[in-house]
Amino acid sequence: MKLPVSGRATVTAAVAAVTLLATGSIAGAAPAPEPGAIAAAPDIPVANVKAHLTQLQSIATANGGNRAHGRTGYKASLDYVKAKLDAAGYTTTIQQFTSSGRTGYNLVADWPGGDTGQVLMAGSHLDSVTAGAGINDNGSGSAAVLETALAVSRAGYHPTKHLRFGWWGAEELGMVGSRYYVNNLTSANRARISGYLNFDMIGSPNPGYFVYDDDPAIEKTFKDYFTGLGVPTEIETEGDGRSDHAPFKNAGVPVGGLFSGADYLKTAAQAAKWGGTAGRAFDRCYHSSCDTTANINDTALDRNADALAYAVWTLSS
Ligand code: DTR
Ligand code: CA
Ligand code: ZN
Ligand code: ZN
Repeated sequence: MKLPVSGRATVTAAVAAVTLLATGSIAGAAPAPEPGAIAAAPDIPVANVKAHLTQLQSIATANGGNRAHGRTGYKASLDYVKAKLDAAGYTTTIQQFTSSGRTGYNLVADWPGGDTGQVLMAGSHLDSVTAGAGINDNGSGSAAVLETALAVSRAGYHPTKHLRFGWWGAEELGMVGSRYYVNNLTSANRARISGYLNFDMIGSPNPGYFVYDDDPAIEKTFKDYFTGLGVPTEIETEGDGRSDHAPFKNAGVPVGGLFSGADYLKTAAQAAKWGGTAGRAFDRCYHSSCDTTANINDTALDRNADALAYAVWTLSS
């Protein structure tokens, strides 16, 4: 007998209730995660990350062609990121500093909740060089960190640790913003940071897949993710301390991160395992005016953004 829809719904609910009472779960429902299980990180839609890059490109175009420290394009970039985070329920703080006679800004976003005695941070520099829009360097990292923070909000994710995200100013002048942030932490607050994950150039057009070889647990987390994808990785060897993880590492904070390569040339062996073009730079628009939205490899951006989310979920649980 076919019940009217409402009647079927009532019966379904009754069956569900009986099932729940008898077994502790509703047939067909996802099994409740075991206590302490790691909630699964969501896929980060690369289209969303690219939409942020389009906004950053527009900002650069409307502000003299760049998003550099001390220029209007940088502050407009920061205002864009902040607005998204405020709307998503973050507690945002703008930190102001001066470098080379110009005003710079960091943006720090705290996700309410979690143990503030254990803070997991993820960050990226938001400034470009004066030569161009800086979409791979480092709109890519900034957009992926932003979209991961927005995914935390969409998921209503509330991990054991406290989550904090950072967008740094004046990295291109020598990690000025991130150093200012770390130097202005009390020693107690510095000790509360359980790890800092850095993302600087993660969408290079001729990409490599490099994992920072700093904190072993963080490195393993990233490597496990790429192993799961079947994508080989190499350790990042372009020189320690060439991005915003350096001030955190120098202060004793465990660090890690991902990198898709800059002006070094991809070898034949690397092209054999990753594809792309041997003998060509990973990013031949590095620090150039051609570092635009056309200077992005979508697959690398997608994989690195998903690895970022996986690490945030895994290391904050
Ligand atoms: N210094 C970064 C680019 C860069 C060069 N080597 C590395 C290694 C790891 C991360 C980033 C980089 C910049 O120009 O912003
Ligand atoms: Ca994805
Ligand atoms: Zn740079
Ligand atoms: Zn950079």
